[in-house]
Amino acid sequence: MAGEYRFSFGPWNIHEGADPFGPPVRDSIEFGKKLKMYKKLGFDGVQFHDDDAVPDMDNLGPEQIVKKAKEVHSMLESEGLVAEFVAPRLWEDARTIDGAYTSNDPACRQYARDRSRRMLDIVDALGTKLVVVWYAREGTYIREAKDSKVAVGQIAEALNDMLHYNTEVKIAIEPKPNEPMDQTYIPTTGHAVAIGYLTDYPDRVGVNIETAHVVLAGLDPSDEMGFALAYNKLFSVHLNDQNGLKFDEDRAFGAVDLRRAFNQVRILDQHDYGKDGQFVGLDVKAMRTQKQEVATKHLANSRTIFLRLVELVRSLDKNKVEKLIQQRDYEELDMLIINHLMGK
Ligand code: XUL
Ligand code: MN
Repeated sequence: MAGEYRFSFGPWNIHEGADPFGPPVRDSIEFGKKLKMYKKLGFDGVQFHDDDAVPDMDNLGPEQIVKKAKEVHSMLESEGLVAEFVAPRLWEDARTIDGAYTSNDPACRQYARDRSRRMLDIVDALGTKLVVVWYAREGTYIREAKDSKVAVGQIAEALNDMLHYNTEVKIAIEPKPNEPMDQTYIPTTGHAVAIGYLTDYPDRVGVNIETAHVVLAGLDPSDEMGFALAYNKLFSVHLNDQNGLKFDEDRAFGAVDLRRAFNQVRILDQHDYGKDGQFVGLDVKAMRTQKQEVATKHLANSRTIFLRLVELVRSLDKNKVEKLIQQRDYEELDMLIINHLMGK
């Protein structure tokens, strides 16, 4: 089965293990060395934040940014890799403290628009046509701080600005309900799909669904994927896992809830996800306890789990499933799935 799906991850998925309560516990690995790991781990696509490709880009001019991004493109080519997408990192700069596109300060909103245009130049230089936008700080800690109707309009305007600036790209919105904010304005797939229709190019706005984010919203990842597929808007996925309503854990795919992972693979496989070139993207973190030499296992394991689940999806006895649905014997269907997952 391997080979039918192409897999991607971002360089931030090989990381030093710092968390809000403690410092790094592993050495940094330079970008070029990370690139060399991709193929060995079974991956063909690289996900980027704009400054993963061009560090310190806020202090560079537009030409310098493009030059640097082209160098990264050559590095990808020599490793036989492609860029899957570029995402603007709009949550670290001092000008994004109160949000980026929805900041209450017009100068900060302008910074976000300008940075997004530079990000789109990087998209071109890296040879991809996909943008992912995660609206990190586009929300509030307290409701009175912003006006949600105005904010949604600002997010739509910013999307429009990007869609007009680079007419080749598609934008996949990555919804997340909280963290770092108490509440964000685009918390679910439905919100992401809907806001596309406030732009001049609804067909070019879709979603990137991350398992952990959906769980944090109290929803089911496979159903969210089904919703996006019904609108032809599942441009990418960020598979991982999440143990309930906690911080965003980014655990290895299937490591917490194998059946939930099975159902994500099932909806994707049944509807030919990937046939138009979409990647199976991961957004997974190694546990902080993991030692340096074995800090990429979460990536290889997630891919292996995905491929094994593809086999299980395809070997499930569809006639039995159909019969039990007709009989409305969902208890037996439940047992059939459990047995199948347990290899019985
Ligand atoms: C944040 C998250 C991001 C996006 C890309 O929770 O998942 O890494 O995937 O900006
Ligand atoms: Mn993600």
